[in-house]
Amino acid sequence: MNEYLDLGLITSFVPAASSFAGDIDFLFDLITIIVGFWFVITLATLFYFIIRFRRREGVKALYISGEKHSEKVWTHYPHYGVIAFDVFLIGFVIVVWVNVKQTLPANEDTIRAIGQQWSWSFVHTGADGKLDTEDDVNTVNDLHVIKNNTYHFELQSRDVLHNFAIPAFRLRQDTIPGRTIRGWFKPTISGTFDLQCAEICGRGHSMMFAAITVHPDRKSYDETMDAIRAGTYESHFEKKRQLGPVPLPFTVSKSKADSPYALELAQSF
Ligand SMILES: [Cu+2]
Repeated sequence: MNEYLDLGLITSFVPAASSFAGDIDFLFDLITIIVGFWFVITLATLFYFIIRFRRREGVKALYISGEKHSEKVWTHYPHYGVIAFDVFLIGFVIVVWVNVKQTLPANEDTIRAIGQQWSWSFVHTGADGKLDTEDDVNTVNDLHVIKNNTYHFELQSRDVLHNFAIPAFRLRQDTIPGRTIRGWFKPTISGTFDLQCAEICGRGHSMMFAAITVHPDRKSYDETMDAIRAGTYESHFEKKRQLGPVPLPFTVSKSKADSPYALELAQSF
């Protein structure tokens, strides 16, 4: 679908870095076009009537109650039009929903993401490609994947509802305490992208952001995993921190270190 249409509404701000990002953008574009169509028609009609039936000397305004059939059709016919466009739109929505949310394509690897107030923990499979084995690699706020590999994810929460969101992938999925939620993604562009919690999950919600690094190949990924195991890896966040004033948690850096809020937040870790 995505080859046919891209208005750049989203891609000019956030790259489309997963296999289904283009399909999600296509839906946004379609909605914009359909809503835009009605917007233009409605305003054009309104302004035409304003000018055509403007006040004139000696002409008395007519009171129209809208109860006659000939008057009601002005409401009914546009309404049928809106419904027809909605049905057209829902057809595409169902196709995308089934592909993205209800299908689990064969995968190369699996990752686990665990949300908690207020950080993300990640588990990467080791060389055996299986979770919960000796060679797993655990990280905090720092997820690593390989470009063009399909991943299954397992989402868990240690406390409240969170939402695992990677805007560049157009991916969002709730995490629910007591449940493991599965889904998939396939990164198509290498680089480091934002990964964040997209559901108000407490007062530290706004600092619950992390990074996902899409490695161009397995070699780069394996080197990073080895560095993490050896304790020599500088995560995206470590590098960011060294660049200047600590950016997180920004709510604390703005307040005094001994303010009640800062103390309460610090105690929660
Ligand atoms: Cu959260």
